[in-house]
Amino acid sequence: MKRCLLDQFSQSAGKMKSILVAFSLFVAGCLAVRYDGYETIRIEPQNHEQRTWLQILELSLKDKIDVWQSSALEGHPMDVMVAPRFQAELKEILDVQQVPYHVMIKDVQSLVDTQTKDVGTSNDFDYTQYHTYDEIQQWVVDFSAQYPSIVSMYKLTTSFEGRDVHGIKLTGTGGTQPKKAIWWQGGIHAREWISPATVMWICKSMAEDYGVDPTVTAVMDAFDFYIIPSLNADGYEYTWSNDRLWRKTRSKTSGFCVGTDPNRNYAYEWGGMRGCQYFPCSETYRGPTANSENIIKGSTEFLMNLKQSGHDFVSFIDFHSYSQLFLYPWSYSARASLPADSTDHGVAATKFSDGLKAVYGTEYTVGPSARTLYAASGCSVDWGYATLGAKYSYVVELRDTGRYGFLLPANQIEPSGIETYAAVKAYLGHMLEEYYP
Ligand code: 0X9
Ligand code: ZN
Repeated sequence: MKRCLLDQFSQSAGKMKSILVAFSLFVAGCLAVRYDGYETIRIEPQNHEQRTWLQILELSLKDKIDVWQSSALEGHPMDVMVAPRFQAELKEILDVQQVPYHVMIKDVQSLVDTQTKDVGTSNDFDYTQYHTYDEIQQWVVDFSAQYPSIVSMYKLTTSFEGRDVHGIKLTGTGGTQPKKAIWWQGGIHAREWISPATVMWICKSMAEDYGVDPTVTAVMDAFDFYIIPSLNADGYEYTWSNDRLWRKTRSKTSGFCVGTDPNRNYAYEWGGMRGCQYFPCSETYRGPTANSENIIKGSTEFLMNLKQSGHDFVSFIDFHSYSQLFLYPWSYSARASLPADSTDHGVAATKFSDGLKAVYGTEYTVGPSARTLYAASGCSVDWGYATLGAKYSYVVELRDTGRYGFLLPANQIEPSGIETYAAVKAYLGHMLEEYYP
């Protein structure tokens, strides 16, 4: 009888939760920015002149188009999202200039609608679905409780809107102290949902394989891993509640536009003119000062405190999407001479991309950041290398190459997780050879 009542109670609690989830999704749906009929268009400049012309067009149309991927370098296309009322105009301009283009996504809203699914009331975390910010924070708690001997949690910082940002420390029970340290962060850009999902996939794979897979056991005994699944707490939350394609933080540093690009807010080479903006409404706004964003100030202080207390960081990876790239310093300039470690950066990067390709054949391009993609100052990868002193500092751009872009369907979380896990294992194998020969 007692059991039956309890069952009934938990069933109705479960129903209540579903109703609440449905209600909040409904409210969020009413408030949310919609992208009905928006297209993403891939533009492929054929020569230097067209590329320069496109850069001017980008500036003059900045209120009408949303650049998903910029085209600074030879052979690199530009992806833009365009509202229905500007599509004909943009296509006409491109036709007149004879710049080839084609539509990649016909209706952005229909893809946004397929991104989320009510994951129900199960206690098991579903690694094959996207999760809300609160669910990810709960995952941190549950994951550390599930593997108490190798996982612990900590509070990294508090976001502008007052959210706690948590991280996990993952380390094997063997090995000798002090261990070299590793920092991997996901979700710095809010709309790049595959990043937190892949980072959590890697964490669970490492925990499952510890004591089973000899490479994983060796690297976990050798290194302390500090991992943040979702750094841009407020921005990520906002992509669920209001605008699926929000990129920046949600700080209010000016009277008119909200948010700073956290990946232009790092204190190394902050404020350069390249790839970032001093205008607060820009998607790449660098912020009023370096470290103006709580998440950047908080995470870099956390890291510098660890460094000062003797932790030697040797790896820094910032997970983004999309484009399938694995990039290393420098990010701030394509002209600055490459750091002395650049050859080693390339060797480890090739191990990453070869390891990744071996799983499903997915191709990643590797290279120095500014020379391979575009220059941008105040970025994480440069700070991780130059200030934190992590020799193997990278920015990864996960799947895909633009078919879905930021709206990668949830059914690609698993293959992305599996191949990226293989990639980081190969990369860690290189670090093991270097630091623990
Ligand atoms: O622009 C960025 O912050 C990154 N790309 S994203 O589409 N995820 O926003 C790239 C950062 C890498 N740094 C440079 N290419 N300089
Ligand atoms: Zn990004």
